[in-house]
Amino acid sequence: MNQNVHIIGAATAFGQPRLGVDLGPDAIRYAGIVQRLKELGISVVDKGNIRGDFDIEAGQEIEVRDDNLLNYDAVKRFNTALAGLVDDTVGNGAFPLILGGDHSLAIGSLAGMKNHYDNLGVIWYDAHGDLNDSRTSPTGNIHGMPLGISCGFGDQALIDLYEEGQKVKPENVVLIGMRDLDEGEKAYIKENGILTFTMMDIRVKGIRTVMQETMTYLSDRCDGIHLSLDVDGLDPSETPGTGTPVVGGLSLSETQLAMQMLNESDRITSMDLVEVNPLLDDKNMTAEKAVEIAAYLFGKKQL
Ligand code: HAR
Ligand code: MN
Ligand code: MN
Ligand code: MN
Repeated sequence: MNQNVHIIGAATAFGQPRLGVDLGPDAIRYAGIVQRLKELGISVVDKGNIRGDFDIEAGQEIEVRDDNLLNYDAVKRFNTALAGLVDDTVGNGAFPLILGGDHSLAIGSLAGMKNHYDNLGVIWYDAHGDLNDSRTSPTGNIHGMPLGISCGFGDQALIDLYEEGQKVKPENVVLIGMRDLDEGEKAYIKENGILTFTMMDIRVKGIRTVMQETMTYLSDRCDGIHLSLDVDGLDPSETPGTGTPVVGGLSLSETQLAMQMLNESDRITSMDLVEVNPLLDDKNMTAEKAVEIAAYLFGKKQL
């Protein structure tokens, strides 16, 4: 693992309708992310927040398009800026740790990573596939679309954001924790043969086997591996402070083991830690879990 981490606070809420997820990066800081990683011997630089409303004037109406891509311009502007920061971070030899913020931020983080990795692998640890486009989305919320967009599916300007074309090959993606997939997403997974571990698969095989199969699959084909971890991948009893909780998720201890195995693989190049919403939380426990998860990725051990 790269021992030089740059934290980027991606303070956006434009990918979904609930207030407060843009406060996620500060909630994770309040829970002690910088100190916890430093205690593990990691060099940490906090680059502060990029805000979703950074060029929206107070009182200006937020655009609602009729083509089922809500807050389209704001999402596009935000992610273009984020992609540049992530690109520069990797160019400077650091590990970008992107704190969210809603999951639409992965459009930007993956676009920035693409500039350095032609065969970027992506581990999508989430209850959701985030593989919709404007036609398949039941909501128009762009946080349900970033992985599809990054794979080259959906709105062309979002696909071409930062640099033209697809950022990630669907065959370089692994989905873990799936339990709330829309019909269009299921079809996309089947058409593209995306390696998918549903919660049912995890209950049958165990998280250890799932992570072994994930890394065996990605290791040979990928030059870097990005972990995009949505806290709703965990069970809402563990991480209640998130906008779209889904029962029947991963436990903290399963996630700790998964992170420990990723640490030992020494292949993870970058991470999104997203969908923490302190306004929906219970005493910031979701941000505290997020810190715990990051600590295991960076080498925390129980003994
Ligand atoms: N699939 C649903 C939609 O497209 C819900 C997406 C939910 N959200 C996230 N992303 N938190 O993982 O709207
Ligand atoms: Mn570059
Ligand atoms: Mn999710
Ligand atoms: Mn998600």
